[in-house]
Amino acid sequence: MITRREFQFGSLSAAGVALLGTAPQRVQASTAHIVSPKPATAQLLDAPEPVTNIWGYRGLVPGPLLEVTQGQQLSVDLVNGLPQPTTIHWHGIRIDNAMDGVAYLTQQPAIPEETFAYRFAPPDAGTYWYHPHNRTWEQMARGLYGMLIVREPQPPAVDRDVPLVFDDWRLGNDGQIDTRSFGAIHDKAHGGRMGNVLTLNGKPSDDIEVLAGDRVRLRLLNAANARIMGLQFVGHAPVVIALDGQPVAPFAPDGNVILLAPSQRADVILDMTAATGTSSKILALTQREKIHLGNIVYNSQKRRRAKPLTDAVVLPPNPMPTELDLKNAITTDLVMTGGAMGAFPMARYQGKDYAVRDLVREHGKVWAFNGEAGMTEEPLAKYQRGQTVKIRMINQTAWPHAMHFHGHHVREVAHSKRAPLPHWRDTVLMLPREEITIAFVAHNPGKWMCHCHMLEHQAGGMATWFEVS
Ligand SMILES: [Cu+2]
Repeated sequence: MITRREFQFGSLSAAGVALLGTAPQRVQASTAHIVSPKPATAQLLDAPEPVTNIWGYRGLVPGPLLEVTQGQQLSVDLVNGLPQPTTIHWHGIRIDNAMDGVAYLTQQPAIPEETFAYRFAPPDAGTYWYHPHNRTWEQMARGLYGMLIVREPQPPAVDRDVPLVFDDWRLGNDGQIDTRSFGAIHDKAHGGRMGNVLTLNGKPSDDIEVLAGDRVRLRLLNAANARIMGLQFVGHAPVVIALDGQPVAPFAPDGNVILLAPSQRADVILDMTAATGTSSKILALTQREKIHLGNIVYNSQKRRRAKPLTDAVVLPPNPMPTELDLKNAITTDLVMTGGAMGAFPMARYQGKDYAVRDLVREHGKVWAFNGEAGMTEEPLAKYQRGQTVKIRMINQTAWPHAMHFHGHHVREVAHSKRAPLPHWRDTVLMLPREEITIAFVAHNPGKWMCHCHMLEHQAGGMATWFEVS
C-alpha cells in the first residue's frame, strides 16, 4: 500500500526535489475568518484505495492556506470541532505571548465546541505555518496543520508562488491512520513516529505545471511528526532565499537537495530551465529511499517576456533584532539525555526523582533536559528583555533532534563539528552527539517553550520553557 518508492538507496546528501500543482485552498486574511479543526476524510492514497479518516482545519489537509501582508492584522477564530481540547500555535511568528497557542503555558486549550480568538499582526514576512499545541503528537499526525504566508509589501518578481507541504503518515492496511500506536514508547525512545506513506499537499502526488522560462518561488514545509526529509527537484537547481521565514543570503544547497527537519521551512527560487513538453520528478529523500511525490510538468509553450528574470532574488530583511552582544551574553546549558542506546539512570519529573524504568512505565517519559523530563513549574531560565542569550545545547543522545524555540529566531554561534551557520531559524537540527550553541536577543516578553519538534520526543520529555521579562 505504500507510496511510489524507487529504492535507490541513497543518502540525504544526494540531490532531490519536489513540486506542486494544485495549491491548498487559499484564504485571504484581510477579514476575520474561522478555522475549525474537525474530523473529515482525505484521499491520501492513490484511488481506488479508500479515503482516510483524518482531522483537518476546515476538514482539509493541509488546512486552508492563510495569507496576510506583513504588519497587517490576522484574525482567526478557532472553533473546536474535535473530540478533545486543542489550540493553534503560529509556528515561527514573533507573536504576542498570549497568542502563541501553547496549551497550559500561554492559554487554556479550547474544549470541544469552544472558540478561541487569535488576533495578531505578523511582524516578519515569510513562510510560516500553524498547528495545534496540545497533544501535538496525535493532532498533527491526524492531519492538523496549514501554511501561513506573510507577504512582503513588495514581493519579488516571480511567475508563480507555490506552497509545497510534505507529510508522512502511518496507515494500516485498511488505509486508516494507525491510532493504536499513538504514544508508543518505542517511537518516543527512537526516532519518533515514522510514517509509511508520504504525501505532498495532502495527496499521494501533486504536479506543478509550468512554462519553460518560468521563475517559481516554492515554499517548502516539512509537516511530518518526526521524519527528516531531503527535497529534490530533479534536473533543477534550487536557490534558497529564506529559511524558517527569515531571508538568507541566497545559496545553492549541497547536491541541490534541501534538507528539512520536522517543522522547518525553506523558500526557494526555481528557474524552469528544462525543455517544453518535458517532465521532471519531485523527490523526497529519506534515510534509505527516494520517494516520488509529483512532477514538474512543462507545457508545450514557452514563457514570453521582454527580458528573462535572471537576477538573484534577495528578500528584504525583517525587523528582527540581529545585533548579538555576545561578550555580555548570559549562557544557559541544555544537556539532552535519554532515548534508546543512551538512557539516563535517573531523572526528575514533576519535582520527583525517578529511576528511568519507573519514569518510562509510570509516565511515558524517556528523555530529559538537564536531568528534568518534561515541563517544569519554574522556567529553564529567566532573561531580561533585550539581553543577548546563548544556549549551549549538548546532545548526549544517539538521536537527532529538531530544537524549536518559540517567539524568537536563533542563530548558531558555535558548533562542535563544523563552522556555525549564519541563518536565523526557529528550529535547529542537531545530530547525535553534537554540541551547538545558539544565540538570540530575548526581545519578546512572555513564557516561551523550547522543545524538540520530533513530536514523540517532545511528548517523551524533551520540552522546557524560558521566560523573558
Ligand atoms: Cu528530538
